[in-house]
Amino acid sequence: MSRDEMHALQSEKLVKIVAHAYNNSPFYKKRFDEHGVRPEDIRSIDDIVKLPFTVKKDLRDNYPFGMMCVPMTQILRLHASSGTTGKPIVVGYVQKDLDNWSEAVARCLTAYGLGNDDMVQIAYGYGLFTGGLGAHDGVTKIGATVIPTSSGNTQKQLQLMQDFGATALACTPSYALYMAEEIRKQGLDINNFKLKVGIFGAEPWTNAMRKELEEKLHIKAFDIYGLTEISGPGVGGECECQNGTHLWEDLYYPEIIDPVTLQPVEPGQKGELVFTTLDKWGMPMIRYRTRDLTYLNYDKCDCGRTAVRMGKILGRSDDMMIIRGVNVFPSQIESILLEFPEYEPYFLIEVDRINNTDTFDIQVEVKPEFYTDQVNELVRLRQRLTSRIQSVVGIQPAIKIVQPGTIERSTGKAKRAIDHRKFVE
Ligand code: DLL
Repeated sequence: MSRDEMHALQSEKLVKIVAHAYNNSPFYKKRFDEHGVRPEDIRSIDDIVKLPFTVKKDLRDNYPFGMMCVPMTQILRLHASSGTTGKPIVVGYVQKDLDNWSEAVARCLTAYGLGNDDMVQIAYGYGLFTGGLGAHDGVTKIGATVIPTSSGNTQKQLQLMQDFGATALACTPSYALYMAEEIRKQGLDINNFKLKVGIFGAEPWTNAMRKELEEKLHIKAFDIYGLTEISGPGVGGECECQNGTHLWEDLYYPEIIDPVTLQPVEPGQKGELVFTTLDKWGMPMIRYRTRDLTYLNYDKCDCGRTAVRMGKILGRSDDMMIIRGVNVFPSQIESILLEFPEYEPYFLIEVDRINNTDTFDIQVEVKPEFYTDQVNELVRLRQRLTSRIQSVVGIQPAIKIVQPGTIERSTGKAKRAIDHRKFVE
């Protein structure tokens, strides 16, 4: 679709969804009224900037069903996300929402080169988390075979993957890494697996991590992006060019704003990603602030797709840690560890405040072949990592090298940072 056609389609859909939200949701009616905007003011997608934002707290405050825009009799599925504090947020889908969601996932899978002769092992958790069932419906839509293993039970996962000849694996990149490690530990031969594609998302990951997974699992590893509030996995996915994640912008309209001024940034600039669901009726989201930091690229992709591309998620405006005044993202630490052949990409950052000074501790694991009793060697290794982190991040961490296998492996989203500081206002 040309950009002009996309603009026309988005405009037509925005007008309808804004009217639906205003007329059927006391929450949106109140919010729009307070903001002094009425559905008639929205005539094209360019008018979107007139609309107020929606944030996670709105979903929490309206727990469980206060954000629904249809009677509950029309809601066919609920999902929920636990978040970091308090009550979960709940989302509801009507049939059309489920259809659009599976369409979005199907577009991703097709872009990865998958089709009806593939077998996809889904090791995202099934349940209230959107990963399992969301990926499931997309795989069914393209006519491929689903192996619904869900997450965990790794030994059995690997056995079935091998016996059934799964050609694609869908899970978090950290779980895929754990599986690769188990394959090696159990002495399995990766050549006996038929895997060719990895469908990885639900947490930030870097190109260095991609390389590692591709080498270890003999696959091409693709990004899949999404969030519960907007539907789940498949809001966007990479194509064969692996040069940005295409967002399905006829369904989920993206904007990038400055998280401080809340104004749109110049095209291509980094900022916070905001989505408006253009065709979601059970629980539409109008200008939802994702807290994800990234940038958009509207150039036509070499694959021929015109759908806008999003850069890697650089972190979140809310889980970004400010340590001794410096912004620190866990993904920076991951990238640095992957520069070193000696280290595993597992780590745990712990931040605290002692005597009014922030501490910045990182536990890291060395690979078994580099683990040694020679204290001097470990000290040298640690020193090299400390300097590297200091030069990239800007502050010096206290590195603790732990024995191989010490850091908890994850079958879902990896927990990479703990902030013990208590900020009292
Ligand atoms: O994680 C949905 C999902 C499931 C996406 C499976 C992909 C695969 P939530 O639990 O609501 O939903 O978490 C959403 O996870 O705002 C990002 O911060 C992060 N995230 C999701 N996908 C990616 C990705 C699911 N590909 C939050 N890269 C989002 C980086 C991601 N971060």
